[in-house]
Amino acid sequence: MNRPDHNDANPLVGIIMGSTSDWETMEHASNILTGLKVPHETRIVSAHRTPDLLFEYAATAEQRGLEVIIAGAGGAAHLPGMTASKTVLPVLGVPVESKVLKGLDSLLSIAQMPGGIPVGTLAIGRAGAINAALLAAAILGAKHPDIREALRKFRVEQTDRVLAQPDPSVSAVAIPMKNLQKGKRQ
Ligand code: RP5
Repeated sequence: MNRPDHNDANPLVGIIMGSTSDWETMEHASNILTGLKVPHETRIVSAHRTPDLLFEYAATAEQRGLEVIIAGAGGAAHLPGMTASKTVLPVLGVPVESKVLKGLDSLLSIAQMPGGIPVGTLAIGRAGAINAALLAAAILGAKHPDIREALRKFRVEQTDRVLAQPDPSVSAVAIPMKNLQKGKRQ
């Protein structure tokens, strides 16, 4: 497994997360940004375990050239909201799936911000991490035409992939004939 210490020169997006255990989820955001050629960095920054680091990261993000922050956290997930409270950059929150409450705790902690400090909240888990990266690219696309075009290409390719496989009963993986006959539709 790759470690969360991705470092592009002049990153536009900062992906932060509360714990190394969040990387399994948040690496999907990093992978999407890499695919779109969006320079980014990944860091462990915990609202509860390293609060001073969180304040410093959020307070200096804008002057370091970051334009969007993606923050993933699980459980009592204060990281996205506290980050948003210390910067005017857009903050996108990814609720990491917690063991006990399956991420519902994370989702509510991130989504239920008081009026005045917004956090754009995505879905729980992998889908949320992927969509946070795509939404970050959409935000950056307003200023960076290359990123807008990369996002457009991603969407076209995604559509083409779906249209190229219209029959869900046909799989690229070879399925034994008896299974095919059993599951055959009229
Ligand atoms: C949160 O606590 C982290 O974001 C993580 O999702 C959760 C559990 O952290 P570990 O105990 O796995 O380090 O702060």
